[in-house]
Amino acid sequence: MSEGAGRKAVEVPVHDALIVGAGFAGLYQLHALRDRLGLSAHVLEAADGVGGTWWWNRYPGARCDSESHAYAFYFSEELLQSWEWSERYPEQPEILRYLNHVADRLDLRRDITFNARVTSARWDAEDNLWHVTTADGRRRAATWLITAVGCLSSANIPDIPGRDDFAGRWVHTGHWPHEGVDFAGQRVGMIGTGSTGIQAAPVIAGSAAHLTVFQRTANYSIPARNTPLTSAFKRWAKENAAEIREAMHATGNGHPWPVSERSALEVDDAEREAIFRAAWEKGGLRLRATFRDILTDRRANDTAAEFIRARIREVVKDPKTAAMLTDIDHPFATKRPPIDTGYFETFNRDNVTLVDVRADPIERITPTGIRLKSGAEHVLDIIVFATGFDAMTGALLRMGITGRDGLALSDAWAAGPRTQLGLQVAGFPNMFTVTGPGSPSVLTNMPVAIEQHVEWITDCIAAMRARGVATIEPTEEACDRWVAHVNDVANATLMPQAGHSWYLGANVPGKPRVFMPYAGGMPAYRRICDEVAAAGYEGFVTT
Ligand code: N01
Repeated sequence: MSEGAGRKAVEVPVHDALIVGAGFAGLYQLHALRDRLGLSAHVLEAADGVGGTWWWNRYPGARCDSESHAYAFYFSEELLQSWEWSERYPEQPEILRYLNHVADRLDLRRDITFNARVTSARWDAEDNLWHVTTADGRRRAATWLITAVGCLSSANIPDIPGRDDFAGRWVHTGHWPHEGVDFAGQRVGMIGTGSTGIQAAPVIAGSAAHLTVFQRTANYSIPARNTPLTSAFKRWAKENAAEIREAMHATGNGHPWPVSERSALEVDDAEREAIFRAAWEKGGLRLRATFRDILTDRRANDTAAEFIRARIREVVKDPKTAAMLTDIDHPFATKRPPIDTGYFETFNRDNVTLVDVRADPIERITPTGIRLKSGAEHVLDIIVFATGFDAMTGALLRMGITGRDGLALSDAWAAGPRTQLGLQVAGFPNMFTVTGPGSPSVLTNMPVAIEQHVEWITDCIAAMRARGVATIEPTEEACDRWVAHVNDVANATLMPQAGHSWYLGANVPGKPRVFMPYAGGMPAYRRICDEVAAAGYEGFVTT
């Protein structure tokens, strides 16, 4: 196809499908469309390699909080059998190797353009095509546009006055330099105590001259208890892949263990304590699954919250620091619960200081460090922003997407994201959003959610092609209904009570406060998606 660009017509490659992003989601989507449906599909990826999240997030201590045997594609027996994880929780370099292995095994690279950041994607109703431009000015077009840009890929770098005057070096964990950062002999300040900061702090403290952790919101964390996998476990995981997959599909959050059916309030104190202790010793996200009502009943939640606070007090020797770390203002797991390797122990080191920037907020960054409102000054050589992401919508809104009649996605979502099932947006025909806002995604073990989304999208495209349909998009009413349902489901949990969480967009100044992920769990979500498809894509209009 040729497009008039100025005086000279430019040849624009036209594909059946363009996919944005080459992480877990984009890789599987390419495979599904190309190798199952036989479509011409192409991936545009901003980085110069595959991996998505795991390409960018190379900060010290970066490791997955899902257990490795569950953090993998299960759609392919060949992939399952050809890969072996080394530790209970895979480290970033290992996950990156895994995704490169996937790309090689499935021969995906030949249909990926790297260093191609999408800067605009425009729907043209005249030719029923998405016209996509990348930062280098190159263009492509496609019938289907599938965003696979991740939920946590647009860095949130707070606009603290004076940041650009800092004479030292500053880095955001989500844009970690590939050559690494040498902390030896350096005075390091780290802002942020979410999952990332909690993973990074112990490792940075191990090599820095001094680490100052600036904490605005104290956080719960559970020991990960990472360990090398034994050959017996590896063999078990391979031999029982079907059962593991079934277990992941049966639970709300996609991890391979069930949530207990008991209430935390129906057992006596001693039994509850024993159950929490066992989960604490086992380590990881399982503690959240010890009772069915931890996320729905404040009194049940308080029992878990108090148990964790008591463990923090046991570990942290300085009572003032322990008090700061346990002064947690939200119920347990209403923000994504971190898991850690020696986080609270880090505060027993002589070279680590905790600073409460809720009590004494950061006033500005000076050429030599960070100054607080009280006038206290922390002299630093390096500042690490572990300040998270403009989650779920940030990466989508940065892509310059315009739909029918020139409607900008940023306008369509001015009051917060509105989708049908987290998968499509009214006014944006033939565009699908893998793990979009309104999907369970970030409340689940991601690969499980991604596999479901990709398979649903692939089936939908196949059905549309079989019916000879040119376009599909959801109705406004369907999006309204879904947004209302997402809110109702969230409000039945304690999660909206964490008023500053990124689930609500509250971590980014000016962002509309809307609870974005679907909290109803994967099995319910899967059933709803299947019913919508079986009813001939109810809530969608086709032309
Ligand atoms: O980001 P976060 P993250 N001044 O938004 C603080 C996933 N993940 O990168 O809470 C001072 O959770 C902010 O304070 P507050 C996981 O889903 C997965 O840690 O807003 N502080 C908070 O403490 C996770 O939830 C894994 O008051 C400021 C921190 O920065 C998600 O990614 C590993 C500030 C940000 O915490 C995001 O985690 C890591 C300011 N101006 C992450 N602005 C694995 O499974 C922000 N903060 C491997």
